[in-house]
Amino acid sequence: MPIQNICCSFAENPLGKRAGFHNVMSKKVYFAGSIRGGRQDAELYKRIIEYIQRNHVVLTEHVGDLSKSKTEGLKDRDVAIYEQDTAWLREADVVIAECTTPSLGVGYELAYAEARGIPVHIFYNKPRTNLSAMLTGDKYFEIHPYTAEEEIYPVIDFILNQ
Ligand code: 6K6
Repeated sequence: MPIQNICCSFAENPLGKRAGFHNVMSKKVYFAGSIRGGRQDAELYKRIIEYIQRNHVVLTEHVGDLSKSKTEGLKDRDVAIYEQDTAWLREADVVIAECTTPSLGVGYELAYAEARGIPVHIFYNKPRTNLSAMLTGDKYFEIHPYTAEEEIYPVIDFILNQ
């Protein structure tokens, strides 16, 4: 986990606060969310990604905003996507997945991360989703059911400040 010593002037501080010298434990986060499984939660993914980006690096920003994908027009696009995403998974300190909308790709990514010992945190909207037993039954995964979106952010703070 990289430790960045950052000395910010007022103008440089991305949070707009007069912070002076401080340590930031910045983590590389692989955020997983449905793409071909359905985009009904895309705005939620975007808000979660933007929240994480205040202090950490999100490797998969495109999950919240497909216009940020750099794979358009690539030959063998799906192969390029698979290779880039699995490389990012291997690089990640932690995987955070929003699993309310079921997605085969996200399920694959969770198993890929587990096989490599990367911590995995799964959020889902409990009233909306009956999450797969292959996730709820796997004790490796940290599962975070929520009812309202505001419940997500303090849990993310806790995960990323560990
Ligand atoms: C750009 C615009 C539309 O689609 C793209 C490129 N597609 C993808 N780019 C990057 N990662 C992808 C893409 N499709 C799936 N993934 C990965 O699988 C993401 O990391 C998601 O977490 C997950 C979604 O899987 P599906 O099965 O819902 O697509």
